Amino acid sequence: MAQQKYSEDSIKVLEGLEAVRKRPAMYIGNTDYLGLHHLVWEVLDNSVDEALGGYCTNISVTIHNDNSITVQDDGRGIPVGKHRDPKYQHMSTVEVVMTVLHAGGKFEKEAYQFSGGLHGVGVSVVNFLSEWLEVEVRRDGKVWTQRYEVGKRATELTEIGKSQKTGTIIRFKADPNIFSATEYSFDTLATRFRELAFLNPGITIHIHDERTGKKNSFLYKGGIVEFVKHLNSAKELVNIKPIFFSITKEFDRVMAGQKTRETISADIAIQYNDSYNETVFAFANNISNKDGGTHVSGFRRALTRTLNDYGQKNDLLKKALKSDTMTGEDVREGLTAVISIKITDPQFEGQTKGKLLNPEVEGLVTQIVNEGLSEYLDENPKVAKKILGKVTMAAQARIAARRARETVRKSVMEGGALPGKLADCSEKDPAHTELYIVEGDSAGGSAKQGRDRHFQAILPLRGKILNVEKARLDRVLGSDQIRILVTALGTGIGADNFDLKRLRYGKLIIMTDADVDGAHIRTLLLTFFYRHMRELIDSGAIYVAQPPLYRVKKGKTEFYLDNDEQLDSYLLDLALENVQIRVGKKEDTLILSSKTQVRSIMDGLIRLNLLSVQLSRKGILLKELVEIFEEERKLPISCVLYQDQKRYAFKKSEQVEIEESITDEVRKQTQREGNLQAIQGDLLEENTEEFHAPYEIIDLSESEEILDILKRFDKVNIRPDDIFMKPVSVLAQMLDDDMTTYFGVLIGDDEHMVHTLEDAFERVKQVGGKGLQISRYKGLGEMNPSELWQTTMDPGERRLQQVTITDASEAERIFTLLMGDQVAPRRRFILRNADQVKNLDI
Ligand code: 0RA
Repeated sequence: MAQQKYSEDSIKVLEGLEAVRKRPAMYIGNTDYLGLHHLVWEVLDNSVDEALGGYCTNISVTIHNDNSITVQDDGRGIPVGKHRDPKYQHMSTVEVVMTVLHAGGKFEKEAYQFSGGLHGVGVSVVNFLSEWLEVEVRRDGKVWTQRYEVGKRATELTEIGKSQKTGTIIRFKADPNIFSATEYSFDTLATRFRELAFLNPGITIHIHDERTGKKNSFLYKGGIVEFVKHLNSAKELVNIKPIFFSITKEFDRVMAGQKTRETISADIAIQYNDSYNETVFAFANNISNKDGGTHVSGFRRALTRTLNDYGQKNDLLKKALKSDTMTGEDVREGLTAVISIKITDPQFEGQTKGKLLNPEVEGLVTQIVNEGLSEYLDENPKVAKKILGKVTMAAQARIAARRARETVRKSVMEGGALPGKLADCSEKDPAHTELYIVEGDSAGGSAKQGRDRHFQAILPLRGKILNVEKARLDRVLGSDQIRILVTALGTGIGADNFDLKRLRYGKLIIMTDADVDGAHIRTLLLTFFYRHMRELIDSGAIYVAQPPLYRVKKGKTEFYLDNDEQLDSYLLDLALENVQIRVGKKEDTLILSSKTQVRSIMDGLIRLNLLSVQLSRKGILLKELVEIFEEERKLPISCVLYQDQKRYAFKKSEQVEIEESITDEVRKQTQREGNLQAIQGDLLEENTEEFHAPYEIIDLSESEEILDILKRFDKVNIRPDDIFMKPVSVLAQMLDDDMTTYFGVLIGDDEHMVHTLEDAFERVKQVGGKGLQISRYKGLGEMNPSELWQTTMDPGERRLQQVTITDASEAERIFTLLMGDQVAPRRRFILRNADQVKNLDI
């Protein structure tokens, strides 16, 4: 290496690395689920920037089986030449981008107007927090690659081939030493990608989840108009075509005596539906502002004013409201709106950027909605009448609901009115108490007996509560079950009455059976909390109890297991106490006698089965890889699929070579066809169609572990052929063959013979299960009070799942879909997601 040891740049690099690894939360929020996904947003931002600059149209994201992530774009590619800043003259721009904190690598003038690292910390932070990161750049006719480990350069930037294409591929694996979560959520990623595609019309974002084989692509040429339609997709509409305003404006900003010319643009789409909820999503520079801000308040003000003015002017209010005017609450009932602002210097409140603060935005939004909406209403009197009709009905209902609410409040306020069904706890400090909301009186009875009455309260619910998705507040409050629940909680209900501070319990735990009815009741409760007490969810007070799946009885002891994997592992452990395995061949037999030896082989088999399933989702059979292994004693890193033909690559450079040769082939092919057509005089213009790769690259990073396992097996004479169960016909042939391996499962002097490792595993599990009584739970009712306490209520033993909303817009849609009126979309949703349901007990 030509570099000096302590040059200024390398010191800077190390300082950044240490700072980020020491306090990761300062850069990405936290090191849990949200932080993990933040890494993806950060990498993606750079590609979206390329797209906003007009250099890139396709972005693909892959979740790999090892939970690494690939983000690929067809932009210009990160420059590979020496960086222009003399401070970093020893380094390529790629390396500066990857290893220098806050260095985007773009000089300021080149940065696009509204970007500038929307999340703001840059790819280097992702690199610093990754076990490894690999970058591949196509640029200037060449392909380059570099690898980093824990933020440090592990290889030099190396040319590995030639290519006419441009773009950047970044693959990284979050460092498990930093993050407590490792599993990415397809839905979280896909929802954000969909959102980005809505907010930036023209960009296509592809997502592929290798773990499940799920794929999706998002491209919305209609932008936020399609966003609003998507949010309302399961609802009955008031105005069929969303109302849309768009404006771009320049203005002077004076800061510290300096005047600068700034640009701001605002896009707003509005559509009313027949529900009673308000759904407004606001964004500034693609960032979701869940606490609103100046754009939202400007919008609300204009909406209330314009609708009131229009109603007055056209005499549409008087009859319904007498002298009253409509409130903001009324005009927002059934409203779905998306507001997207792009501004040069966005200012946000707090680390999560939940609220937009720029004061100049409010007036601008008010102005365009005032002007745009009154013009729209004047031009579309029929739609206007429908909207005003909807809104006055909301006002009437508000007045009725106020009365109904008063009675509920009274019953809470006037004390002593706690519902009779509630078994309260003796502790009064909500910081230490919890309320179990239990399905049915019988489970409620067990819970009352099993609980610790000092801090656990029980509220049994009779049957199903009202589906609030289909009811307005006055009817919601008319329901007995809901009044009981609200009274028990103590918070009150409704926009001007709910108060989180009055909540009587710190944790609210929903406990229902693990069957369809239980799931339905859980969903009804969650719908109620989501629609009417959203703050309970946001503050993290709501939990779902997780009863175990199995009870195992062994002699006098009894314990519980949560899933099938745990059961398998437990049976295996038991069996290992007295099982040995003989791997027998005609001339040579070998005995796996130690516990660790047998366990290591069985674990290898379990992993291999899992890897085999993962591969088959990608269209590759384990058998194909095994054949390659037998011939070459090594395994490929990827497979290039072209016209049903598979070509395997053992190195990155081989893969690039294969890709290029296919691209060449295709180019020649199109040229031939082109020439032919040109001769015929058909095709004179250049082909400006989007270019799609005609081949698919299948990543095979599973190979490494497979190779490990196959070698481990090999050491104890287990060949690939000996692993998996075989059909009888094959077995019959094997019997004639002297070379055949057999497995003996030895317990003391007893030996049971089978033909494959997999058969041996089944046998071993049987041995483990001897003398055990294993039962599978169906409902809470099957547990007696002490079992219920031990498994599901004892804070030292139980597992609770906290209810959170990571994707507000998707939550909104799913609740409407599952609980709303329309049947067809719900059916589609359930069918599509049916394969995710593991233990369906009907
Ligand atoms: C620095 C300079 C230029 C582009 C990029 C970085 C760039 C970074 C990323 C990260 C992911 N995809 C990316 N695409 C581009 C400008 C290059 C030029 O002027 O040609």
